[in-house]
Amino acid sequence: MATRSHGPGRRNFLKLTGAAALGGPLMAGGTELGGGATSPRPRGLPPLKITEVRVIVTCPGRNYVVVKILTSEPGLYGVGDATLNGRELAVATALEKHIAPLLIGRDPEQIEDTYQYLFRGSYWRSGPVQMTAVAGVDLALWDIKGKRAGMPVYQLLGGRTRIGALAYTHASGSDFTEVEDAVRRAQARGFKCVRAQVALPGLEGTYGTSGKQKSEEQAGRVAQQADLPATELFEPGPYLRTVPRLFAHLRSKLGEEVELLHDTHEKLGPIDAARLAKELEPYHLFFLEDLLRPEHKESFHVIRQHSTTPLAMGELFNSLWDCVPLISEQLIDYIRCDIGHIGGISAARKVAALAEAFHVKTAWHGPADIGPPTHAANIHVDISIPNFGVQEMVFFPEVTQEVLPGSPTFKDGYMNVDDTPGLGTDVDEEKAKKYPYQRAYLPTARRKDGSVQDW
Ligand code: EZ4
Ligand code: CO
Repeated sequence: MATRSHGPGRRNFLKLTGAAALGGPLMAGGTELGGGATSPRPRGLPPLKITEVRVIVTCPGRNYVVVKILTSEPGLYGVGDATLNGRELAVATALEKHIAPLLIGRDPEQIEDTYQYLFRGSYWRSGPVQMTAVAGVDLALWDIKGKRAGMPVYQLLGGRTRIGALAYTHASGSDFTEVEDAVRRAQARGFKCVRAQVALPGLEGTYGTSGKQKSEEQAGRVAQQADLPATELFEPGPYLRTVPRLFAHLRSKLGEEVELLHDTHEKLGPIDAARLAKELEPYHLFFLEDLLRPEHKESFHVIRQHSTTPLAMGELFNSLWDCVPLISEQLIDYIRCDIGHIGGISAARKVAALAEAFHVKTAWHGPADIGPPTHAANIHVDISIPNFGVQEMVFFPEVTQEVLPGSPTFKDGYMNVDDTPGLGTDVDEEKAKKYPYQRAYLPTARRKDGSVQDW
């Protein structure tokens, strides 16, 4: 049987690169790993170095931290997002003081090596501040690689697997009819999936419902900021009694076709969570989100034993390893890490691959408090993996889009990115200067007896 020959030229080429690799333990493709781009490549693009890392903190509507990585090729730079709601300056300082000095002179093409170096090289691994900083760098490097290749990032990840990313928006209100009207408005806009939250009687401004929201844009911006943290009240009793009735109302008024979601925001204990999942079963939710605190992964067994309501979890996770137990034991149906808080695309594609092996789909976190580059990264991953589930999204206000242009677009229920090389997002540094950082915190919560409650 004939074997395919690549010809003598190809064989010599392989031998030569093999020899080069042996010549130095850290050589690959003519470029030194972990250091500068020194030796010539066998062919293709010239070596590249990181020359500058700019950390831009700006508040066009709300606070964002942007990482801009410049290279030795004139005009070639990448933009990442490193926004961590309420702890923006901690991430900015980590980037400026600790991480940027490590990046200068490195080859920006070595994304995986840089991710490994920053994640494990700090010794103190994981954590939201560090992994958000790493994500900012990671996104900027994928942006650079895409621009260099002349391809959108989803092409680098394997190319399109779907025409767009099925998206969901938020609907909320102070009573069931208001929520119903908000869902109808979302449907009129093209949404096939809508997250529904309702205010609880006697408990002002429960998560996802604070204030009267007049439009879907505002409804998407639920994580309200204030210059000192607001305190909300929460009691599990009223919550557990109200939420199933909300969904009974919505199903009776809206029918079965619209996909409905709900976010518990890590508020419940295991047996209450199991009760909620069980009582919501008749209303066929697309998923029930973040029932338990991220510390209590083993308690998902209790919920699973009692209910077939699809479960989603993960916006507070900070690494692939946080996801392993829930995915490998098939305790959830959707993994919804924040790509901006787990280390970026390099981490997300591993989470997605792990999930694929266990029949779990992705539903990356997509709130207003992460910037457009992370929203773009969400979509690039969504449309290039086999096991995408749904994408949370927001419409950014004009002022945000002026400073951070190039957000993904929404049409007929789906999000998309175009063929712009890289992530397709950018930062206008001059405009960013017009909106200096404003101190802001997420709300906190307490029980009626004054004790601390998860918000
Ligand atoms: O409260 O991102 O599903 N979305 C959410 C968000 C989070 C905010 C916190 O900063 O839970 O609205
Ligand atoms: Co959530």
